[in-house]
Amino acid sequence: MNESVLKLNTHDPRDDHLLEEILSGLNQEQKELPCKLFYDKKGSELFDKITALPEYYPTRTEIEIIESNIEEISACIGKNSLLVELGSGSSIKIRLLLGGLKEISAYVPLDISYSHLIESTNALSKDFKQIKIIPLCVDYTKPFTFPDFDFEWGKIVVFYPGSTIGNFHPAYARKFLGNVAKRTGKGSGLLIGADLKKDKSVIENAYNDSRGVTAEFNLNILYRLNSEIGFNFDTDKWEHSAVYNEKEGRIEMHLVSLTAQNVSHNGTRIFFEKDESIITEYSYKYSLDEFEDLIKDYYRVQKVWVDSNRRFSLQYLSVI
Ligand code: AVJ
Repeated sequence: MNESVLKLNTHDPRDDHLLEEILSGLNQEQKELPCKLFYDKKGSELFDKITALPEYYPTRTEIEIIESNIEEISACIGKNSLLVELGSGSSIKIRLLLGGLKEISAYVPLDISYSHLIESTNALSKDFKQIKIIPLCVDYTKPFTFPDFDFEWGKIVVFYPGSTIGNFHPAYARKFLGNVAKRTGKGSGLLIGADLKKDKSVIENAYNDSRGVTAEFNLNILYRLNSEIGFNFDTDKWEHSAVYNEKEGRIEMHLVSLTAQNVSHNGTRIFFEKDESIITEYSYKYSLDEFEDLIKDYYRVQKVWVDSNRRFSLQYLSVI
C-alpha cells in the first residue's frame, strides 16, 4: 500500500444530516436538492462523459488554458509551495500542473470521499514518484486544520479548478473564499477556475447536450434517492431542464415533474404539481469584473488567463 495513504484521516466526514437536508429542501416553496448528490459512482462517470462532450466547453477550455500558460502558472506558484487541491485530483488538470511545476514541497488533495481520495492518490503517486502526496479526507467547506507537516514549505497555493465555485450562491462563494484565505494566510495563493459570462446559447447548449448525457446526470439523483435513501420517485415522470437565468447570471438545472404526483419517504408524502420543478444545481457565470468584486475583500488578482474565445478564466489570486 502507498505509504501516504496511511496518513489519511480515516474519519469519513460525509454529512450525517443528509436526509434532513434532502427533506427540508423538498419542503421549500421552490423545491431543491443539493448538487453534491450528483457524484456517486454512476454520477461521477456521467460527469466524466459530460466533460468530453462537444457542447461542454469548460473542462476542455480550462485544460487548454493550463497547457498554454504552464510556465507563467508555474512562476506564480513558485518553488517549495504546498499545493493544496480542493477536491481530489483524478483529473488531467492536476497532472498537467504537477508535470509543469518547479519543485513543490508537497501536493495535498482534500476530498470528502475516502475511496475517491485513495484511488486518485494511488494513481497519481505511480506517475509522480518524486512528489510527496499527502491526501486529507475532509469536507473542505467546513472548518478544518492542516496537520503538522514534518517538512518545510514556502507558501500554500490552493488549486480550485473547474468553476466549482460557480455552484455556490455568490454571497456564500464570497464567504467560502474568505474562509479559505483565513485558513491559508496572507501571501498564500489561490489558483481558481471561473467560467465567464458569454452568449446565452453557448451556455445553454453546454447543459443541454444533444446526446442527453446531462439529462441522465441530472436524473441520476432520483435513482440515488430511491436506492439509497428510500424514496419512490417514478423516474419516467421526470424530465431534465437547464435554463440560463440572465438576470442572475446562472444556469439553473431542474428536474421537472411531468404529471401531478406524490412521492413518499417513510410514510411522508411530498406532492408535486404538473410542471413543478426541483432545482438541482446553479452554475454561476461571472464577468472578470464581477469575479474581482467577489474576492476583493480577501485577495488581489495577480494574473488572469483566458482562452481565445474568452469563455473561461483561470486566475491566480494572492491573499491580502
Ligand atoms: C464543473 C461542477 C461546476 O456547473 O458546469 C456540468 C457541473 N453540471 N453539467 C458545472 C455540471 C451540469 C459543473 N461543475
